[in-house]
Amino acid sequence: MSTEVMKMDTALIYDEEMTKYKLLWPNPACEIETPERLMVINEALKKNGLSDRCVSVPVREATDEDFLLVHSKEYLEAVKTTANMNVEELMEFSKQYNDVYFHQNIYHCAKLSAGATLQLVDSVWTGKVRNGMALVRPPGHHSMRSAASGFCVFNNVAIAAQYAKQKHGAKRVLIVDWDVHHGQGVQYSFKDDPSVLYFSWHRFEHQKFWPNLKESDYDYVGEEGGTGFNLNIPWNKVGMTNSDYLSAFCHVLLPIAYEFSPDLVLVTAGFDAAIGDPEGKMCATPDIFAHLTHLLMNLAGGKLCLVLEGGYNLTSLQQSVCQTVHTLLGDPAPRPAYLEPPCHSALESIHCVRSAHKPYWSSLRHAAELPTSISTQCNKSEKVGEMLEKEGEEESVEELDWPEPPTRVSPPVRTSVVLPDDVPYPDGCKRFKLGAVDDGALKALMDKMEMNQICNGLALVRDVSMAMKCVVQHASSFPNRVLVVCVGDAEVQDSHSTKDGKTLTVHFSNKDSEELIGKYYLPVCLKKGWSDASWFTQAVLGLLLPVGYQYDPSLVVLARMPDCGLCDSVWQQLTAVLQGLAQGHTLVLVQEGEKACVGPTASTLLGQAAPSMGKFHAPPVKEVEALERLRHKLQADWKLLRNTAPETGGGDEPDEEFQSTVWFKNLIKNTLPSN
Ligand code: Q9C
Ligand code: ZN
Repeated sequence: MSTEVMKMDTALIYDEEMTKYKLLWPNPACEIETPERLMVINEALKKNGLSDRCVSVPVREATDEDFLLVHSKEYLEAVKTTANMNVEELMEFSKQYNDVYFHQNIYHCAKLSAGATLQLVDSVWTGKVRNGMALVRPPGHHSMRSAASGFCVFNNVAIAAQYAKQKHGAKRVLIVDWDVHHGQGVQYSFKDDPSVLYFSWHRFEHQKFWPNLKESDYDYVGEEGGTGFNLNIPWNKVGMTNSDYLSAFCHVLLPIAYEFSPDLVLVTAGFDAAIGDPEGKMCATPDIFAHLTHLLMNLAGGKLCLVLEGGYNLTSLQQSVCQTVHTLLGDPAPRPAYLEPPCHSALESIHCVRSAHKPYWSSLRHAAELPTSISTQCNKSEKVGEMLEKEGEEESVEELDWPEPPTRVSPPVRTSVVLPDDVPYPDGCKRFKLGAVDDGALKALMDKMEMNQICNGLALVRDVSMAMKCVVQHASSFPNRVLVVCVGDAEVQDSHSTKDGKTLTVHFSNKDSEELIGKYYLPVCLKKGWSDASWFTQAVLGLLLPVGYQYDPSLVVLARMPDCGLCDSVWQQLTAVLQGLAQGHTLVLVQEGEKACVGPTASTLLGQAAPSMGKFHAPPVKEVEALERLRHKLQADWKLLRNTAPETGGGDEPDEEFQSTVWFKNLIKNTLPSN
């Protein structure tokens, strides 16, 4: 049986016209928002051959009707008058609002900016393309019903979400706001609307950072019918890193996003949360956006639309956008670099938001309550006044230097299959070689992956346990680490629990084998009857993924035992997220009798979006408790498993000191420790 090959195109929407407005008078708060931002992105995409690989979709002008989906008539009419103003009038007009400037041509650009966003939604929703990105100015997420704010005139993405609901009948829209500022305009637009889930992380510093709103804190969860559908992660320190962002995804956004099960995902894609940005002052490297993008690509059947917001360090901005577009096109993500433990402050915020949302999401039902020390002293905004006093002695991050992300080369072959001769191979795959499916074939396939000639592979083998043993043995001759993910009951092989750390085995099975836990052997519960979407969020997103990211293997072996109990969609989601590791080098082993899963597995290995998992049941208490015990045992070794801040004074090492000094200085000197 052959798999239906979906359209895999990526749309890119850009029009030079949007570079044709700028700040016309001295204003330090606004001088960072320049036309060059779009120009350098466009040049970088061309230079890296990315523009040519995308489908270029033309912009259009948004109509009054489009704007009125979110904005008031009075405000719209007021903005229209700016097209005929002189500089003095523009300056006066701008003064009504916070950190925004107007220009004779900005209304025209704002129409194109919103129109480009709607063109993108149309192309993705109708299946003309799989996903895409709109490169726009002015940005949108700060703009409100009747006010411009923070360089934003109209709220592009809020308009797009309303439009998707009304024009296309979208039932649930997820908005992921990874810009470093809080998109308060988006939050206000959907505060009582349960059909739009808004997620934002943002520099907050106990309300000392712009836009200084109380409702940007973790305890603002939405109102009325929309209660629980607004997720804020306030960053109370600068210098957040890749680990902090990945933790926020694994422990907050992704479980809730999967439970929400959107039919469209919109990203307010600002890149001021990346290193070098003068506004954000964060330390996440541009390659992290490859992973953030990858992790969103299997929601909503892959219907993912990114729309540019902020990003003010031109180098970091263009690198981050390129990383993002590579991933949209299906190129394997680079190995995640520099994963230090998440910092104390980030874990505090993650803990807080998980606890605030516990009543609304079954995937957080087991989340830890807040210790009173956090809720009353550490993380609330009463400290604002006090904090404001000691401003002004911050280190400058603008001169920071960081390694350029490595060039992303996709292997000539994406998916190679080793199947018995009588099994037809799925469309789009390459048959590895004819002849017996034996150990020799598996080893040769692994060698090709190691040499980056083949990205991933699928083998239908006589005996999965034996094949797994062979593969692990062969891998021990490689210089690098192998993550073995074994799904279903199997004998635990000695060779899997090597102490030297060259192999890490995560074994999902029905058996209680808690006594076997070691740093490199993780037995995780997969009880019959609990192998559904909620298992995926708890065991895969909350456990396998953080450990996998921290382990950073060069190869992932995914072995599926007969009768492992996973339905196709859950299996495909698992296969899909694992491709974020090891530059996509995944070798899947499936038992001969399980021919039916060859098609779905191959389609996922080829980079097609995994299907949604369907109904979400509350996880069974006993199993979740076992999982939590495992997390507690393991989180000393695998710090990305943490979703709460270690209590101070408990003998825990001061991670945070390490992070903000040693790591930071290493970064500047460009001498990062590599593992
Ligand atoms: N230090 C976007 O990123 N405050 N807007 C500037 C200057 C306003 C950011 C203060 C920042 C607005 C889309
Ligand atoms: Zn921003």
